[in-house]
Amino acid sequence: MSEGEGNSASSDLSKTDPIYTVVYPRRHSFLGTLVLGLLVGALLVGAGVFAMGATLSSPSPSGASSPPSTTPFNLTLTVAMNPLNGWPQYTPANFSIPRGEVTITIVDDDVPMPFPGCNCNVTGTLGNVEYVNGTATHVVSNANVAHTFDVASLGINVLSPAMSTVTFTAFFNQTGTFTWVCEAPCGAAGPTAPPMGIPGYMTGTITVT
Ligand SMILES: [Cu+2]
Repeated sequence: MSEGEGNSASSDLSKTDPIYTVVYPRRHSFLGTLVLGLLVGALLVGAGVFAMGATLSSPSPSGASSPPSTTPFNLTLTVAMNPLNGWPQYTPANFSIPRGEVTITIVDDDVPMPFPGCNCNVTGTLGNVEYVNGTATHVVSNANVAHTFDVASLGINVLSPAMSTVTFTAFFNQTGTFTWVCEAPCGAAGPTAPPMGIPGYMTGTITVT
């Protein structure tokens, strides 16, 4: 009976309803959509400006004339004699840091060793500089090196003079595990004796997460 009508009605409804429900609200809320669009646009622009500000406020790579910023992740390593065997020892030797800019402080209580073959140029750090007791330093005298902190795969070469506090900033932009070593001949029994090359003493791992 009304099957045809019903079909046509429902067919009409099924054709028109979705269109109306979609089209009419859009027409009615055109102003609202425009305002929403403007708000989203303003938010995106705001986020962009914020991101630019954050980028611009980062320390410049040529920061050799000023001490490193205190905003990066900070880590302190100490070099002291292990009380059981008397070997000098970095503590911690294995550590994790977040990816990005990191400032590392090395507090070294040890004495210098003869280091005739020293590569005593600071490399791989922000401005190729380290701060020895607060003084910006590019080259350390090979007569005053107690230990070094080297990450060959990242080009980092930091020298730790005797009885000093050294601070440097570096960018660890890749995640993964990196090996650091001390290259100074700091073994009491000779340049190839322990603790040279001994994990937990003069070599260890940096895990960048
Ligand atoms: Cu050493």
